[in-house]
Amino acid sequence: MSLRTGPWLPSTPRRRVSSGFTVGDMSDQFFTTVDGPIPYLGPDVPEPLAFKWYDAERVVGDRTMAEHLRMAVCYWHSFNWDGSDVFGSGTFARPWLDPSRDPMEAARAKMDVAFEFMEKLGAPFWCFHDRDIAPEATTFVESCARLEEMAERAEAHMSRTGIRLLWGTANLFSHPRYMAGAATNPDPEVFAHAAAQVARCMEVTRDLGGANYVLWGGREGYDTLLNTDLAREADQMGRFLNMVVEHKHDIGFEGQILLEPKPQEPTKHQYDHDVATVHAFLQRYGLEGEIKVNIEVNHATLAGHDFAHEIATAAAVGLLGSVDANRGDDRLGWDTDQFPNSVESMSLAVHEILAAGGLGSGGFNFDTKLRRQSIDPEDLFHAHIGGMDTLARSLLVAHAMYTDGALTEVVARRYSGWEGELGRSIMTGDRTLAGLGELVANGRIDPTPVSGRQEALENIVNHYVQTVR
Ligand code: XUL
Ligand code: CO
Repeated sequence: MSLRTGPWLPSTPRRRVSSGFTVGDMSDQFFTTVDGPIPYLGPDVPEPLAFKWYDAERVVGDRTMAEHLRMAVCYWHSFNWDGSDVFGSGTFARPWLDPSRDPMEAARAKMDVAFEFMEKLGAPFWCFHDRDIAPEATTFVESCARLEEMAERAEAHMSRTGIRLLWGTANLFSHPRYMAGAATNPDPEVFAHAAAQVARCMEVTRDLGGANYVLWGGREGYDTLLNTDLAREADQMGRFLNMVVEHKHDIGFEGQILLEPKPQEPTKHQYDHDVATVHAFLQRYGLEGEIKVNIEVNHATLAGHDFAHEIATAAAVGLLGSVDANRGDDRLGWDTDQFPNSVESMSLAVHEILAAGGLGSGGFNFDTKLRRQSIDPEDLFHAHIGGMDTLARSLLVAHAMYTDGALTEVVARRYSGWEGELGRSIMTGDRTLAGLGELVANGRIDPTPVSGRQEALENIVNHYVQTVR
């Protein structure tokens, strides 16, 4: 039996590491098997290193695909992670992560490789944590100087390539000082350290023209209630975020501040559990109107929600900010951060986004990582191409459903009674329980059950998923 060959399958074994790459020499390329930019060739051309659906300049409604999706590559999983997990060491060859290298020399090489990748991919945006781009030094002042140097290097790459910053964020979870939280730490000195770090990172994000600034409270929660003053920690978090907002205005940062909900991991319980929890928190601490949410697909599913539910909840209360696009695994209860590949589920979320008027200054950040057996440098391209095509096709499906009113008109009809005399008078407060009771008792109200048509609607969604091009 002969193996099937063709453009979808590599005909020759790939090199494990691209040859000739040395840390410290900017002229070297790491992704030597890919020329870039990745072209759009359409759905009928079986070329693996080409987009089938993402056609950046294609106009969909009032915007191009690129403008709708504002897709970003994340620095941390793609360039800062070596494929290690809790049971085993790194599987990827990433020379800039070699601990025997000078840390700043390695950081410079890493950044050059990151921009080589993003430029070849044709990604319009990127995202980073402060410690992804500049390793922490022994003093805070030196860490700031390193961040400054790396931000200047990023700025040079950004003006050379036209790649923009979707958001920056501070890593307030890796260093041991943050093991019991950052803003919610029992020790105010840790709070102060986190404040200093966030202030600096916001300034760097502003200087790089960041469209947003994100706060993910990875350790803002608890491992056990036995040692935790939950009420006090909520107040600390509220105070911290008010200081963040104050600083934003003080430094003239015009981007949007975003909180990223997640229910757990690494903590047993994380305070920013889901969108509804964050909404209540923002109201309680007077932060509404200042902070929105960055919704991550796999965080939504860990919280027991569909991603589309979290989008719809945020849109309903005016909190929709940005998206971390990825997916989990139905049978694994942790944050697997896989690349999105289901058009069906993603198009329902994009439909909610279109109905809400789009993401504004937000976008779709690939907070995604390769599987640790995907060890070829080229795998990073296949992963992002698949994710970008999934989002692009989801946009086409969602846009067609939305402009046809395929779902929205059904929903509007379903609630049309609320536009009538009875519905309006209930909502304006002109009716009482007793008054309604009288109407019912007089036989003037006799509701007729109406089909919810779920299966018919599911068929409509499938029709769009299968036919839209
Ligand atoms: C962790 C996560 C983070 C944030 C940024 O689950 O999603 O990468 O997006 O800190
Ligand atoms: Co995320």
